[in-house]
Amino acid sequence: MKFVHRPYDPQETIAAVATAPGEGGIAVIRISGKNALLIADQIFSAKASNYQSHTAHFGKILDASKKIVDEVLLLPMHGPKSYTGEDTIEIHCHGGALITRRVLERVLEAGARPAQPGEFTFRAFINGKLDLSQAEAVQELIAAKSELHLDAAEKQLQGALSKKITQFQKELTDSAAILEAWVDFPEEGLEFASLEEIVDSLESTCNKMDMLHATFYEGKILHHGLSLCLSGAPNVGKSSLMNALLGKERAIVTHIAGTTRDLLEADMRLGNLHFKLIDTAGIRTTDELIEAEGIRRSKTAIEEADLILFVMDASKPPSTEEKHLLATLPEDKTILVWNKIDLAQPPSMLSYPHSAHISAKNGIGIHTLHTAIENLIWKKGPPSKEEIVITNERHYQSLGNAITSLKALISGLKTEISPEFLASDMRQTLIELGTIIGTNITEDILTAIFSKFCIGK
Ligand SMILES: Nc1nc2c(ncn2[C@@H]2O[C@H](COP(=O)(O)OP(=O)(O)OP(=O)(O)O)[C@@H](O)[C@H]2O)c(=O)[nH]1
Ligand SMILES: [Mg+2]
Repeated sequence: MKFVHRPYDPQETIAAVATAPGEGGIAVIRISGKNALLIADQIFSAKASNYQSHTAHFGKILDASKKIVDEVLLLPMHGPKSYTGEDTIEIHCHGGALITRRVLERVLEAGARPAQPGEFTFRAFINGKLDLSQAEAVQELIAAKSELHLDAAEKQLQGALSKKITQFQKELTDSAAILEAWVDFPEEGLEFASLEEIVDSLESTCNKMDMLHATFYEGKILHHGLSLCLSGAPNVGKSSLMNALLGKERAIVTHIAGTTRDLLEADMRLGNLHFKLIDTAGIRTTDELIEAEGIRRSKTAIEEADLILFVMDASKPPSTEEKHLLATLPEDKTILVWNKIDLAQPPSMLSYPHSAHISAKNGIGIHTLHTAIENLIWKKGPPSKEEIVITNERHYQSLGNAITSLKALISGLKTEISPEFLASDMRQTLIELGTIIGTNITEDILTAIFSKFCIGK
């Protein structure tokens, strides 16, 4: 179901199953809106509207003919002290798919309408419980696949990003006020600050915005994870390394060169991060049709990968083809992995910026490889717990646009472009910053954001 943003109608009470579909111990049905308590009164075995807010009550959901539908726990949360800011009822029923549907149907029969995806969070946003970047953080929190991403989303939900954006807005409006005075009354305006001081202050804000903007590289790593491609000549131990990294026998390993034909993908967690690990066919010249296609795919996978583990057999001198292949790989995203060090030490003539010595078969050196991967990703160390990282593409775009207008404004001030242009650049900067936290937001953006949510959130 697509979220079609409709104007918020506080008269409408919405309901949905808030837990994931499928069987579970319990499922939670959420009701929010003006009639939530009245609806609960109609379907519950006791008068729910008499209960104190934020208390739990055992009872039964009854159908219209007073037959028991399920035994449940009912939790009233009176607005505005609820997630949506409205009167809310949570019903904890048994977790079967059918029983959950029956309870929900009973709720709808009593006057609620089915909630659209993200509509609870949308209402929380409209009622000022969350700003837009916080609402988006809810979605990120649910989707997070790594601890670091979870930390970043949690911080955003707590309003850390919003605070930073509001601080930028404040600094800019302060400068704008002086600037305006300076444009209107050049004599008096200069008493507050000189043109140089205004430029300095704008540049300082702009630098801070730039720094936040630059965290998106880290944010992207946190949000999407990284693809890690195993590459090299046949038989060097790529598939063995995949299995060693995953800690299970995922890929077929044989002594026959050319074992892996297709791309093989697996999810992998390493430390705090999430990776997509890709095993590929060993690259060599071949007339064999299937293998040739596999090699073509290997090459594409290498080009698209965020990181490459180029595996070489330490017990053999590197072939010309391997040396050539290695030379074509980008050094800043490649680790040379010498495998089979249980058989021999790697030949010393080939040095490479990032390398690791391992034995995939015996599990030697895998830990050093982890460290090498982490060092390559976090050139200046992983983001600290305090650092605010941009993980959302929309925030990144808006902040980028704000920086562009602000830079135009600063260079305009330096070259003394006419004041009207400067005012429009300032306005544009503030508008772009505002869209991040949800002021000046268009219906289209709202629809796009909330349609990504699941029903019940
Ligand atoms: N001694 C030793 N043998 C290894 C090691 N790693 C892999 N091998 C052996 O090397 C052979 C090839 O291993 P694979 O993992 O299938 O190599 P591959 O690079 O995936 O080969 P292709 O799929 O053909 O490209 C197998 O016989 C493995 O047991 C290692 O660390 N030490
Ligand atoms: Mg293989």
